[in-house]
This record gives sequence, structure tokens and C-alpha cells, in this order.
Amino acid sequence: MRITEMHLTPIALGDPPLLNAAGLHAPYCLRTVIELVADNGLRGLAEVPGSAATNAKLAAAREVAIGRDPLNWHALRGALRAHFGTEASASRGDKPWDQRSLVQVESAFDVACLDLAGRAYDLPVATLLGGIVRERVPYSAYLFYKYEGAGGELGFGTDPRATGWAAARQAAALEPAGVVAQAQAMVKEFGFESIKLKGGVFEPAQEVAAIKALREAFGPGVPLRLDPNALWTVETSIEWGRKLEGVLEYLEDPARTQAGMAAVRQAVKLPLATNMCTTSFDDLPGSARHGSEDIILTDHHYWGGLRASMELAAHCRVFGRGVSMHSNNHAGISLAAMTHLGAAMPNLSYALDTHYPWQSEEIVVGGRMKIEGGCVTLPKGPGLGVELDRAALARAHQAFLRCGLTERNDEPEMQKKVPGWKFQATRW
Ligand code: GKR
Ligand code: MG
Repeated sequence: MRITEMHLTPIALGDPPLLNAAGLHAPYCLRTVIELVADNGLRGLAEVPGSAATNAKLAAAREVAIGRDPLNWHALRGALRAHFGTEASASRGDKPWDQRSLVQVESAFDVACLDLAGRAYDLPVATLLGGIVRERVPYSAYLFYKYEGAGGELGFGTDPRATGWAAARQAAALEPAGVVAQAQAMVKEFGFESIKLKGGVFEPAQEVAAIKALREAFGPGVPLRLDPNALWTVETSIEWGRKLEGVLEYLEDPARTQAGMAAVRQAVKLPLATNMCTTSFDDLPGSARHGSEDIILTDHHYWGGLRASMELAAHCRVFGRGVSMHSNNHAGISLAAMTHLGAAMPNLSYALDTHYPWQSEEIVVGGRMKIEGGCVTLPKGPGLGVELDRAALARAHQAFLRCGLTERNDEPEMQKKVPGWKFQATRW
């Protein structure tokens, strides 16, 4: 098999005004859809976060990929690295999400080549990753503080006819009671059995109060997580982390750096998770040396693909780390890829993150994928098990062209609501 064509389609999907440590989500989240076409007519799909920088590198990778065998991943990845060089782990930056591009390029090719291989041999991607250990992959509810509004064409407006989760999705949630109402609607709709709150938005007392309100509402049987995206100092993390002992399943990235996380971990009896201090293979020796976290959150978009995430899972097994999954806004191709990874990872120890409930559009055939009982069932069919809905893809591409966004930047969005607001790497 040889790769003969590569197509890139940038898309925009409506996204509500969700608050996080870096500011406010824009009314659209950006993604890029990658299609590889092989000489036997098969097509392989992947999806990555949308940004002009990543799209430029993906376009430049076309000349490296055309003519190569999608079944020889080592050769293709080697050629990509020879062409682009490598990216220092420090290029991740200090925002909640990863700023690197090359890992996303590798991820796009890894996923699309696995999809091609699965279609060629009539096997699910999870089988190619080592075998299916679970058909139903558990996800966690992912709560956000938010302003009123639904995003997309509705901007910050709302649809007065909405009911159930659709109504809760557009409602404001700023106080603990609003967070609990959001959680109740999300859990009712999707059946999630664990809950994460995106923190780093308000001062620790307010976010800890929201967690306590969630505990009160859902009881000790529902695991809770809080993620301040490293906006707390080590001292603040210790002070507030102690108040959350016995309450949280894990505290995610309270503080910055592996040394900072290790200091918190020594002082607080609470598992710590990260998608900020240990985010690449280069960081793993430091993770072992410092003992910076209990759980590493992989994300195939940022660790270089599904196969790389399986390598990370093996490291986690050897070094006694739990493993779970980080997310950003995404559509169905990524949800399918995440679910294949979750289905194939023997030591998956926690429900995975997903932003999926925050979107209402879809670009795959069949529309929105189902989350039932908090789980996504492994899609049927070879490869990733999803096909592109060409009309929906074209609509999402038109939305991309109309919205004028070329990268995610939450700071100017926040400034529209709070003039002069500035991102601070450490705030409390
Ligand atoms: O979507 O606003 C967001 C989150 O803050 C996201 O960008 C983070 O990368 O979900 C992420 C996290 O767990 O840090
Ligand atoms: Mg996080």
C-alpha cells in the first residue's frame, strides 16, 4: 500500500463561552481533518486541534508522506523527524493546552495510517494496538464555569426552546449551585459516573466550595476531580489540597513544574494527575526522578499518536503511574480514536476526559456519537469505524472560513467580557 493523496480540511464547530485558566473559549473551536488516500482507494482519517501553525506543518508533511507505505510507521515517522527535526518539550508553553505542532503532525499520520491499516485488513484500530480489553470505554463528565450562551452561530445568545442538557449547556454557571445544576443535567443525559471540574478560573475557596457542593449532591460514590491548570503556587496547592483530601479522586495540575508538583505530592494525601508537567517522552526521566505525579494523562494528539500513547501506558505500568486521558474540544474522529485507545489500554485506570458534550454538531456519518452509561462503545467496522459526512464537513469548513479564527486564543475572548484581563501563569 502507498499513500497517494493527502487532504486537509480546517473546520469550526460551535463552542459555548467556557472559562478556564487562559481566559474564555471563543464561539467556535477549531479542528483540522486529515484524510490519507492510498493507491488501493482506501482512505484513512485523523483529526487534530486546528491552528495555522499545525496546518502549515501538515501541509509541508505532504511531500514526505506521498509514496510511503502507511503500514511502515517507523519509516514514515523517521522521515517526518528527518524533515522537521524535533521539538523541545519546553515548547509546550504554559497554557492549559499544548502549543507544540510536530507531535500533532505525528499523531495525525499515526491515526490515519492505523485507520488505513484497519480498513486494509478488516480489523479495528484497537486490535492493531494490541487487542480489545474493553468494548465500552468510560468517560468522565467535564464541567466548566461558563457565561450564558451556546456558542457557534448563536454566539453568546441562547435558544429559549432548549430543554434538558441543551438548556444546561447554554446556561451560565459561575457559583457552586450552577456547577451542581450543570453536573446534574450532564450526568442525567450521558450517565457519567465520575466528574471533573475545570478550575483555575476563580480563587481556590470558590472552586473548593463547588467541589464540596458536588460531593454533597452526588455522594462519595461518584469520583470527583479538580483541574486548576497549574495556576496555584505550591503553598496554595498544599493549603487547599489538604482540604480536598478524601474528597477528590485526584487533583490535576495544581502547581507548575515537576519539582513543584512533587513538593505538593509530598505534603498532601491526594493523588496528583498531570497533562502539564509531564507531557512528553523527554519529561519521563524527570517524572521518575522527582516523583511529580501519580497519574499521567495521555492525549494521542499531544503524545504523537495512539501507538505513542500505548508506549506511555507501558511506562506508567513500569513506574507505578496510573494512566488516563486528557482532552480538548473535538469531534467524532478524535472521539473514535480516543475510544480505540481506551479499549486497547490494559492499565487504563480512570474514566477519560472528553469535551464532546459541549458540542452539538458532528462531521461523521450518523451524527453525534452516543455516550450511554458514561461510556462510548467501540465503533463497529474496520479501522476507526467512522466515515466522513461530506455535507457536514463542508458546512463545518464554511463555518471555519466565516468565523475568521486561525488559532485558539482564549485571552482576547476574555478581554471582550473583562477588559484588560491578562493570562497569568501563576495566579493564586
Ligand atoms: O478546554 O478550556 C479547556 C481546557 O482548559 C483545556 O484546554 C485543557 O487543555 O482540558 C484541558 C486540561 O485538562 O488541562
Ligand atoms: Mg488538565
